[in-house]
Amino acid sequence: MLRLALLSSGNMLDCLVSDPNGPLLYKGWYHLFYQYNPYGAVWGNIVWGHAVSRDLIHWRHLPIAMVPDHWYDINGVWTGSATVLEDGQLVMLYTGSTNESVQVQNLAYPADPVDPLLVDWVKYSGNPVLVPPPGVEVKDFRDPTTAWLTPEGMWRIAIGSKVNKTGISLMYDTKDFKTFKLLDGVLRGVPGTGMWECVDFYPVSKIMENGLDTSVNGPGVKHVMKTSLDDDRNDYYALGSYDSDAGIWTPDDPKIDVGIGLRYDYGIFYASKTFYDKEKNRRILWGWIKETDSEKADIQKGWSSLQAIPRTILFDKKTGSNILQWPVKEVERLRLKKNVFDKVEVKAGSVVRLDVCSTSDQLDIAAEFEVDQEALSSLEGTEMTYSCSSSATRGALGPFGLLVLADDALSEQTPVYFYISKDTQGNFKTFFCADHSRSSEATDVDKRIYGSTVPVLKGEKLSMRILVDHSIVESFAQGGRTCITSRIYPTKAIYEDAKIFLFNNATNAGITASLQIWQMSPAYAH
Ligand code: DQQ
Repeated sequence: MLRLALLSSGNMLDCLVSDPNGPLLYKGWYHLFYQYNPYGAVWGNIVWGHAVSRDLIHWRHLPIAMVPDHWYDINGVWTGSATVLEDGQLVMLYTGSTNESVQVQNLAYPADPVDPLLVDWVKYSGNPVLVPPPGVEVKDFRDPTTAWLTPEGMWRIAIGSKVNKTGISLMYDTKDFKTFKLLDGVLRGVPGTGMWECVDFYPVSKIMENGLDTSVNGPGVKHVMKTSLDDDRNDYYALGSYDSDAGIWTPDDPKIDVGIGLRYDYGIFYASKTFYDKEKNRRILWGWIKETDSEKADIQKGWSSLQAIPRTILFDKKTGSNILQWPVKEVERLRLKKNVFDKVEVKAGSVVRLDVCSTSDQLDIAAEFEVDQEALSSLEGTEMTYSCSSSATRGALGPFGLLVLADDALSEQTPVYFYISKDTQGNFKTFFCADHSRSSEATDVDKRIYGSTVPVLKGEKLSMRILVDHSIVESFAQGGRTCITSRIYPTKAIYEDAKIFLFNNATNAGITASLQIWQMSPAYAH
């Protein structure tokens, strides 16, 4: 596997992992805590699992960091975030589910701040530090963010909640993480979005090619607000401006406000969280990939869920309207032999096998596609009815792309593809999709088609990067403008029987594809 997984940790029997918690870089070590059930492959008995790495790729599992052992978290040590204070001190805020299942916020800190591995944790004796405020249901108050500094020198956090059907992020100021002041108003609220979980709020640079520390603001900065919607279990974000003095965040486009517009990922990706990597000047995103088979199957296999490959986040200066997500550079260290395919022609209605003289179940693929220019310009515009879920649709200019984790007979295959359409005004719209309907011959697994539109600017080639990892496919279009994570269960297209093909199911256009494909070595965890 290319990722952090309990599978290789030896403690894989009967357990579940979910939300990434408190990611950070501390004294040269990347830390990932995560929601973890050590006693079963289904959600429950939630503690904080803990793993560390020097390079975000090779991981070492450490002892459980925090377990439910006080009245204020006896029903679960739930999601939380790390804040590194100006003097290097580390504080962790997390949600506890109390003996009465009330959601409260608690403070924890390292028992030995000198220990770079942060093995032992102390819970503050004055916990809980926050209880649900008046007007908020006791079960709708969770997942504190990393704190950022206000112009007055206070630390500010946001916490997800809802009032009726309006999802909100409450704001609190604190000096010491022990006493907090609830601010008037909310950082953002969007009617109809329901409970906001795992809110994340951070700056991105409009000018530079690097990430920003959480407290940075200024004229060259935009702010991303992200929420995980409990109602549909997807992670949504919006870009906007944050007025630090007034404490008000305004979306660039209210039509695509938080929870009703852009998503981090159009596949299986939830409860994500970012952190700022001070050493490499970048912001990194972690996300949880849940299972898409049945609970019964998870219990049978004895484990459930994984983390996505961490992604670097940047503002997309070219479009100005989205972020870019890209697998962290370190993943390229797992690349082995490279296979190059230059300008492969794929005629309309054909499939071309790519021989990558090794097994194709662990790959890093970078592909570029050019569409026959004549077909593009001669296409008549039509009413735009396409969406990724229109499975069987063949159009003049799509679908075309790759079939990954496919067996020779194509009885199992996961198509990752583009589809171009043109509306009656002559505007092109490009879709990027991943089809799980034929990924597995098993019957009790998810068979949907995922995806969305992807911005393609004038003169740009269509490009995709795909990380294939046995039963997970992470796909990134146009440098990471649109991403799709697939959790699939091939039964035939496995190990040396997993193959890769180009396909072009357009009715009217030939395509030319150029690819670099690396076989990947596994990233062992210890
Ligand atoms: N998971 C945690 C909550 C959070 C949810 C509980 C999101 O804190 O809201 O395991 O997956």
